[in-house]
Amino acid sequence: MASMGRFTVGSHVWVEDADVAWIDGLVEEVHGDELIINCTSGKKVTANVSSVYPKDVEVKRCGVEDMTRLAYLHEPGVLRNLKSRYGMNEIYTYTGNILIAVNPFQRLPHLYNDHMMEMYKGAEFGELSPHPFAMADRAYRLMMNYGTSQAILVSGESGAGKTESTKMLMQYLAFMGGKVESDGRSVQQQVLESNPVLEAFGNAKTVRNNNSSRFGKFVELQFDQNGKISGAAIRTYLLERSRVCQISDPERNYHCFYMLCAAPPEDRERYKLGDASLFHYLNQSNCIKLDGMDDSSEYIATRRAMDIVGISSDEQDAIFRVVAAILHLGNVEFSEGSEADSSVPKDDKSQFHLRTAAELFMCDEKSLEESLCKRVMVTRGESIVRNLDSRAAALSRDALARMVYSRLFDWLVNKINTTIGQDPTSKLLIGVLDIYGFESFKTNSFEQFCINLTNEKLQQHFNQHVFKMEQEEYTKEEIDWSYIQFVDNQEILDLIEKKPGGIIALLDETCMLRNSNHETFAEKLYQKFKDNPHFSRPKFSRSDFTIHHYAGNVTYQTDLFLDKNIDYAVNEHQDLLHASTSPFVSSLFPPSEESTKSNKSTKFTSIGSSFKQQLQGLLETLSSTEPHYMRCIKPNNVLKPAIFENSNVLQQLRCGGVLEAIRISCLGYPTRRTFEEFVDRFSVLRPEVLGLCYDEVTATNMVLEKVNLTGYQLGKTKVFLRAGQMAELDARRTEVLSYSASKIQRKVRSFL
Ligand code: AOV
Ligand code: MG
Repeated sequence: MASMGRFTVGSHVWVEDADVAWIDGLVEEVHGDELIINCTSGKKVTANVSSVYPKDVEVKRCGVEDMTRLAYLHEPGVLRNLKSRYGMNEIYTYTGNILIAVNPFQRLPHLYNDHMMEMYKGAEFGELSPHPFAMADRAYRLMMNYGTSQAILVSGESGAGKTESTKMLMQYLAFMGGKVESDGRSVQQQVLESNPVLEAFGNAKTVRNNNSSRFGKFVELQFDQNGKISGAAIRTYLLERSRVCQISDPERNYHCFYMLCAAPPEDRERYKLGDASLFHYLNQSNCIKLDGMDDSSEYIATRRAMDIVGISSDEQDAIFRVVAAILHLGNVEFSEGSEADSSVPKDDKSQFHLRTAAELFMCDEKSLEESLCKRVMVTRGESIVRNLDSRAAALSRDALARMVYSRLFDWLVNKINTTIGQDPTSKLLIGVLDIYGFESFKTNSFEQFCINLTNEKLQQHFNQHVFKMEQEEYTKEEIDWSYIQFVDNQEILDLIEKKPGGIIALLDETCMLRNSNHETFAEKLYQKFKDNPHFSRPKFSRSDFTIHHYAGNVTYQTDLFLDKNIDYAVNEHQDLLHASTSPFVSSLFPPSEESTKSNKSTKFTSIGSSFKQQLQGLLETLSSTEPHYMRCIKPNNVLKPAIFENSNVLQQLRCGGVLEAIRISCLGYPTRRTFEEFVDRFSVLRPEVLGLCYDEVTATNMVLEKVNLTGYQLGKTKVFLRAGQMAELDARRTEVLSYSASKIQRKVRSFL
């Protein structure tokens, strides 16, 4: 955003600051483009006008509920507004139709009770304080009144509050669309209880969030003609598989593992479990217990939620046997066998865990061992059995654990979808999307790449929508908007997902070639995209690459891209578990089409490509809905209440597209005032408009003519100002007021 406005001595301004992003002050001297500013912090700084913004002095302490009401729609104004509201526990604020939520990191139960839901029911949007209930209510009413499908998209970085917000939205929609069922298990209850089940298996403690969702989720609620929930579909995206086998201090594995280790004694005995700290997949990190979370009562609660969503007790038993089997599997270590480069379970302890894992999987112990320690190679129709060394056997073990867990998770999602049931006749839908926000870490791998692709796609969708909303407002007010340009990120999307020739396509190509590795992949990228403005090769790097995303530059390390992109169950694992005498385990590994073919070498499916397809499907669904956006903000990284870090928040407003939305509206007419408000504030510039009985439109026009502004437009009820014009008007106003003040002073002095 370019600076807007003209400054004179005495102007109130915001000036950029390295520590707190923006500080306020008063202009003391003006020398061309250089300003000398006396800051309220006591500092005196010299700044170029390009890094200075006008400050509105006429704001209330509690801020405004909608940012578009700010006199100056710019970074420091937006930031100050959010901050002062947060200080008063007003965690929700609108920017037009976007709802911004700043995580309070403390329970605010009065905000979410039944009474509040009653209040928001049917209230006009904007009439009550900003709230997720208001959003859900608006979506529900638009759906009922116009018969159009709706979507609420919740985004934000890890720990910002997406999942909590999603639950509130669903709570409200269940409240509006709930019906009483005779058997006590209503659809809306099942929909709500799917949350704790999925959280038990798909959430974990990370450094950013004690209850971090490690998958993306889109819940589609289906309604009948009377507005009652008649079905629901849950779609999940990209569960983080690596966590099953590898965690770093102080994070944890998926909650369900700890819950099961803290289960009542009879259950622990049944699944042959003991303390969580005994298991390699859990004790790689020192964090076993979680403050504020009691794993044993969570276990009971999860079982109860599983009952409600319709998972039978036999199925629950089978599920937890698999969870326990994975823990035992993780404790099998290998050492060198008698033949060269072969491996065997290391000792009695490993043998015990192997046996227990086999028992729990209900498969043959010897076959399990072989599937871990040997590989069958098929070359020219002949199969040769090859030994794996102890390192390769451990990798094989982890691959098995990850595959079983991800199949288990998919099974749960499917099961929930089947029991809740779909209403194929429903044309009334509300979707709620809870998906990972933009990520940029010290090291970024394939997961970040996929996550950021998601965000690029959603950003495009968002920009199109914001742009459309702007146009609609202009049309409604009957003003001309033909020269406002739409800018989007299609070029970045092409770079990533164009077929052929995009990064994903090149990755798949590399994965299918023999003798290729991440360096040959990177080399391909460097050659292909050397002139692409959205791509660069970091200096001195042999295999990293940088994408210039809309939210900033991210450098990716390609080391694991190939491994992580390849998705297949090793044949030995597939055959082993398919043969399990547990129907549940066997059903997780149905015979694949590939394994029935004679040629077993073409079993590669690309995670990148299938994710891209999933995303495409999601976007298609979204484009047939009317979207509503909610942006969650994490005000600090210590996860504590009442701490609001400016630069941190700004970065998130940038990534969440809030500043982009503001930028788009700045291309048009960011400042709108009703004629009445305008005349109130600026009649001093042409006092005669007050004297005679001009109507407000004429008065507004007269004031604007007097100050020689052009390009503004007069709508039906409001005046629309271009970026910077409000500042120009305020500067004039300051001049006039201080001139009359000094005139009065002079008069007073001449009297003395
Ligand atoms: P996330 O979904 O955005 O992160 P969560 O919704 O899990 O974040 O929120 C993180 C934590 O912040 C919660 O466990 C609560 O303690 C707290 N919190 C969030 N919103 C509220 C609220 N409205 N009121 C009270 N506490 C809240 V991740 O899933 O990590 O991206 O992958
Ligand atoms: Mg979450």
